[in-house]
Amino acid sequence: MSDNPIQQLRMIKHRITSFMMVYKFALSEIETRIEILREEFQLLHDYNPIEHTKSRLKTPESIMKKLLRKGGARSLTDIREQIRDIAGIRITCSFISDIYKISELLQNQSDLRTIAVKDYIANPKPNGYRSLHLLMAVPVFLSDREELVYAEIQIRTIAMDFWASLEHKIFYKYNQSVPQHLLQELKEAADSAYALDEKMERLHTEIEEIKVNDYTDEDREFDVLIGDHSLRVPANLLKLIQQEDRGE
Ligand code: 0O2
Repeated sequence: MSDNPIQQLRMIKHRITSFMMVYKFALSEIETRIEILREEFQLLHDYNPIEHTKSRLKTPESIMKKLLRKGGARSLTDIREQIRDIAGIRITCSFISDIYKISELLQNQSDLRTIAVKDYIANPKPNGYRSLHLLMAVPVFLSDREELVYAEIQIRTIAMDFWASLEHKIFYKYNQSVPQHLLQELKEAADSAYALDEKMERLHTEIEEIKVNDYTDEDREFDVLIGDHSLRVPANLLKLIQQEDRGE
């Protein structure tokens, strides 16, 4: 490395930028895939399993804090291997079944590699935390190389998310030593939130069945909505497709 301190600083800045930027690109990759799944569901099934998504890059300060907890590192390569949630994306779904559906669809994408799955819904943490965590390796194509970048995807319901953000706030407010009665109440709140999720899921299934049974011949002429375009499908096009399907 150069002896000139300004040059040195420039080089270090360049290395940190190269190190961090791939995580941003990995997040963009996943966001696009999620957006496509969301739109596909909306167009084909008139249903949106994803309420919202939120991505974040772990700050260098927070990376160093986590590293200290884990016993330190000697190089950027060590950091890459030890801190695998520098790129994080949280997907909030309406129903528990949507969580598993989205997880399956992402894991089935042939160029994404699933490194680990932590199912804190089937096995909640003792404090009541529920969420499905996927650790994935995402291919990122740069001008001179391809990198496989770790990203943590957390998938949860609105109720689970509501609980986790409150718990996170309380944890920080009390500087990690939360009074026992609050811990107890938080655990109860997590269980109530889960009971609500289960009830909403049952209602949702029942409503979906009604929707299927309600389909009548009068619904035969319809519109398809592609983005902002509402396209009326005339009866003769419908007839043509039906004849094609019957092989006539
Ligand atoms: P932040 O600020 O969200 O980034 P690992 O990452 O595998 O080395 P760990 O803790 O075993 O370490 O991973 P795990 O269990 O997959 O959890 C990682 C993330 O899940 C945390 O990131 C939180 O975002 C979330 N999480 C896990 N447990 C809890 C919990 O009890 N309450 C809440 N509110 N969130 C939780 P970070 O890095 O801790 O923080």
